[in-house]
Amino acid sequence: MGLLYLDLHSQPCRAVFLFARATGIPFKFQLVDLTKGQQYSDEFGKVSVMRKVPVMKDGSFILTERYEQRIMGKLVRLKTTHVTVSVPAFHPLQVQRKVCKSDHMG
Ligand SMILES: N[C@@H](CCC(=O)N[C@@H](CS)C(=O)NCC(=O)O)C(=O)O
Repeated sequence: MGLLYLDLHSQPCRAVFLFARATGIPFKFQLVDLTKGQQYSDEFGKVSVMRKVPVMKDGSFILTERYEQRIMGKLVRLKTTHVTVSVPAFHPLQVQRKVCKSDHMG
């Protein structure tokens, strides 16, 4: 199950959170309270040198990209079997391919 580092005061975090909830993709929620400066903690620094949310962690794989769409794409790709609503409605195949390709390119 993916772990999402989020602060729901952040718009991109809400987008990722709502997307995962709406599609039924299971994930664990880890609050990074930006108002308390938790993004500057040593613990979060090990997850993201950028010290920004949202971040997705799946096993040893950590996605700290600048685009929350990539996190959504990765969630879909990793958890397709758990999706309860139509993923293509949110995430067309072409976009999935783009995400896969950009993942390989780093
Ligand atoms: N889509 C954003 C997501 C990253 C981002 O800017 N996150 C903000 C919250 S919306 C953040 O973590 N800010 C904490 C900080 O700058 O200390 C990006 O382009 O990088």
